Amino acid sequence: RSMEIDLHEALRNGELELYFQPLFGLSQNRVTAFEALLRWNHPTRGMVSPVDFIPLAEETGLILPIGEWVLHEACRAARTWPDHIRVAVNVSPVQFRSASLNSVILQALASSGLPPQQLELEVTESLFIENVEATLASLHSLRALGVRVALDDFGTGYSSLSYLRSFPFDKLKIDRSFIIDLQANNGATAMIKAITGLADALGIETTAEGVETIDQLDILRKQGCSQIQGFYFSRPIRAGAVADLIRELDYQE
Ligand code: G
Ligand code: G
Ligand code: MN
Ligand code: NA
Repeated sequence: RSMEIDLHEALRNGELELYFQPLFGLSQNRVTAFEALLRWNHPTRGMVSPVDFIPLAEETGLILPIGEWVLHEACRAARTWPDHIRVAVNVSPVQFRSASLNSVILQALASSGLPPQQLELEVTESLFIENVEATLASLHSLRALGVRVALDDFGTGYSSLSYLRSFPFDKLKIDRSFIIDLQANNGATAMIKAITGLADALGIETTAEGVETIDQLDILRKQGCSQIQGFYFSRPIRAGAVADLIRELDYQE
């Protein structure tokens, strides 16, 4: 059997599951959001990473029903969380360019009862390589729905900074590759300083991804990063474990 046929059935058979990883706000000293991260519990292959099936889903168009399921499931989960906690959902380029994205989002919000400002979409820089005009128009129409938009994996892709000025993202997610060298490397720290400085000047929040150590956290705090995401606080966890993690992280000393 091909992976494509399997993926077709995965949705129907309930083999897809969302895990959630917290984003911790440094000024609030609380959890500000969870990122929804898709997992596929394959009956024979075991746990399949999205890295291994999102590209196939994009090629086959299956990303549209899968992405719709993710949005519904993420909003439904977030509706049970405290009001100050958002849910962040990754939107792939094919999904972003589809004509139905806005109506899918509206449906997910309506059926869950989640307020739009509690939903954040994560998009990548690849959207700025071509069709920049169409990308900007779509981003504005998403913003008009009241949802927030974050630029994911910032710094790894298409390197023009001009789109940051033309479109006011709510958040930049600084790619893990900038965080890895942070402890000893002055160059890495200078990069973070430059990114947070630019974001601040444009009124954009920053989230550091892949934070694993307290030394990294301390540098990021000093450089004015808004939120921290990474194994230092928590790995992605199942929906059922979210309430306990909020209690643990929100009320720590
Ligand atoms: O948790 P992690 O290994 O699983 O995620 C790997 C990659 O898969 C990341 O680039 C992440 O953005 C992407 N990803 C995770 N969940 C989703 C999803 O629901 N939709 C899309 N399009 N990408 C996702
Ligand atoms: O591309 P995106 O940023 O959406 O993907 C997030 C990816 O980063 C997921 O695969 C997630 O599991 C992974 N991740 C999250 N926190 C950490 C971390 O602290 N260390 C490492 N190595 N990976 C992380
Ligand atoms: Mn992401
Ligand atoms: Na990322």
